Amino acid sequence: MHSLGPMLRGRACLLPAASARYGMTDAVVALGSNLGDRKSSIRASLARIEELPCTSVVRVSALIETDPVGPIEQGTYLNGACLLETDLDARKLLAELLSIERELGRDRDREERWGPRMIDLDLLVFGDEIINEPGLTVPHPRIAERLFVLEPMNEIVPELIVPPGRLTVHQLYQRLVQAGEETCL
Ligand code: A4P
Ligand code: MG
Repeated sequence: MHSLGPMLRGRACLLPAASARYGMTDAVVALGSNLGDRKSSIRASLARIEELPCTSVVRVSALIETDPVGPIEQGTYLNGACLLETDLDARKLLAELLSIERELGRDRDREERWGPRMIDLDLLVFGDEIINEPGLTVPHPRIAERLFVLEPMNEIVPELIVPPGRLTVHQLYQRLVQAGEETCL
């Protein structure tokens, strides 16, 4: 397991009332890389996120080594997640994340869907908002089926309820782990 310890500030949050009180939104971002110096790319993207206006990185999970999921043969990933507090809206935050990916060398025009990438920054959850518009779906539609997303989330925001459902991250995580164990029987 790869630690990004110094970035962990250990503040509990994701209580909607607390967010509303400060006019800020808690957002969770997935971090993934399976090309180049994976850990450096993730570290660099966290540093860039920290520099975004009106945004701070509140918690960062450990980075886990994961087998690639999906139809394409590719190298193993480093995956993690971070919790942000931001005054940006979801569209602006996603635009900033895509721009960080480009700055760090990601070139979508040369990639296949679900194929290898230097850095992938997905907006998983943005407060309690549900957004379905071209170019932005929040919560990210595949959270519940991906251990490489739920394991890091479970470390930093286990009590977060993923809208529009009623299950917490911890419950989704346990359900997926259990389903995996059953298919192995
Ligand atoms: N987009 C819409 N909503 C969002 C959102 N909430 N967050 C749009 C991020 N992007 C969002 O994204 C394509 C477009 O989705 C963006 O331009 C944005 O406008 P992308 O990152 O280029 O596409 P993608 O990542 O290839 O597709 P997708 O569906 O996000 O795939 P995933 O779920 O990210 O899967 N295996 C392991 N072990 N670990 C991984 O991290 N990742 C993938 C990619 C496959 N297998 C993996 C991993
Ligand atoms: Mg993505």
